[in-house]
Amino acid sequence: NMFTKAITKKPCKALIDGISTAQFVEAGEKPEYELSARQHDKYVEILESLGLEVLDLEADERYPDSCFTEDPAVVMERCAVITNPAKDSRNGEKEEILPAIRKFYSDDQIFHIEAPGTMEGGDVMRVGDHFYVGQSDRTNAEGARQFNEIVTKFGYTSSTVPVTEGLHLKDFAIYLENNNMLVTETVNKLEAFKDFNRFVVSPDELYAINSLYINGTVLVPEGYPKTLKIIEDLGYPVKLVDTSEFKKIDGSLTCLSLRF
Ligand code: CIR
Repeated sequence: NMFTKAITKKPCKALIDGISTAQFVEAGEKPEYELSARQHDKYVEILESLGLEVLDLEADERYPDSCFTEDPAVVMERCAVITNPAKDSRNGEKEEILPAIRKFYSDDQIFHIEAPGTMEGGDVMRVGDHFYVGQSDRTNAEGARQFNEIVTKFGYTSSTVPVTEGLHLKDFAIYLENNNMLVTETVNKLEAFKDFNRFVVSPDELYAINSLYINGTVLVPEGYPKTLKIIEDLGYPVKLVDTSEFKKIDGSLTCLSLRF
């Protein structure tokens, strides 16, 4: 499916208080606001260069992680699901993304994951009209069940897969269309993905799994030569993106936008 639109949100100065497990950097490394703002602008520019019309929302200092618009909603052609982010510091993002979603979807196309269900968009990986939903610390079984009930009404399907290595499903598996998937060694063993062409990313380049396919091109984070080569060898045109500041708070390429 071709994307024509994206919703992004500018990083705020409170970004330094974003949730971090330091899984990709040294503990204590804090994002630098000015540089993150420049990296964000560049990211938006790249989406635009790939033909997307981008709604770039203003920064919101109340929510340190709010530049990661992928998490408070999951959007598709026929409906939009407002999620229920698991962490207190992020939960309010679901209210803030709603007006933006309303610009593109009518009230009868907008649904909500309700407590005790939790979900974040980083756990949702789309393959055609199917959604793989990672069950993680952020997305629970009830969240996944509600999501399934919603999307099924619109002709989509979904199934769950376990997330056992860290934050979100899409940090450990990413679909690059054409049946190609980047995976960790652990995800590579999942029965659910056995029919894909799977490419195992080197353990020292885990962050690069979260590359982003957009309309034929793959955005790849800067600094991961082995993964870059895998993607280039598959024949995709690539664009390198510097995400150094977002990486410090566990953020990567898909997190930075909602695409539809
Ligand atoms: C968090 O822990 O929620 C943020 N610091 C990072 C969110 C990254 N989002 C994503 O992978 N979709």
